[in-house]
Amino acid sequence: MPRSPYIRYLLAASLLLAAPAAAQPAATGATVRMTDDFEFAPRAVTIYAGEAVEWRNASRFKHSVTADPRLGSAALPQGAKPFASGELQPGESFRQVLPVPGRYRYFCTPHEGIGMTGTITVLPN
Ligand SMILES: [Cu+2]
Repeated sequence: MPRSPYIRYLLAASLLLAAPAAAQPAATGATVRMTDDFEFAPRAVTIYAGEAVEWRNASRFKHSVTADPRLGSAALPQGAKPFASGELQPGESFRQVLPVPGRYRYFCTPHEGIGMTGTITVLPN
C-alpha cells in the first residue's frame, strides 16, 4: 500500500526536527599539537563545559591522549568519565567533548615517563 502524502509529510517533518541535534557537533574549545619534542603544545588549555578538545599528532612518532587514572598519572574531576585515544599515528587526530567542569590531567602512554603530560581546565558555563 503506498504511503499517503500526509504520512510522507509527517516523516519528513520528524526528520527535520531530529536533524539539528545530530548535525551540531560540540564547538572545539582548544586544539593541542603532539610534537616531535614529546610535548603537548600548549601543555595547558582552558575550555568551557560541553566544548571539545582536539589533539593532532603533528610529529613523526606515535602518541596517545590518555586520561584514565587506571592507566597512569591521570586525574579527573569528580563525575568525569575516563577517556583514551589509543595509539595515534603521525597525522591522526582525536577529539573529546568534556561536559564536566574541573581540572583534568592526562598523559601520552608511550612518553609519560619522559614528561609528556598535559592539563585541561574546564570552566562551568
Ligand atoms: Cu607521546
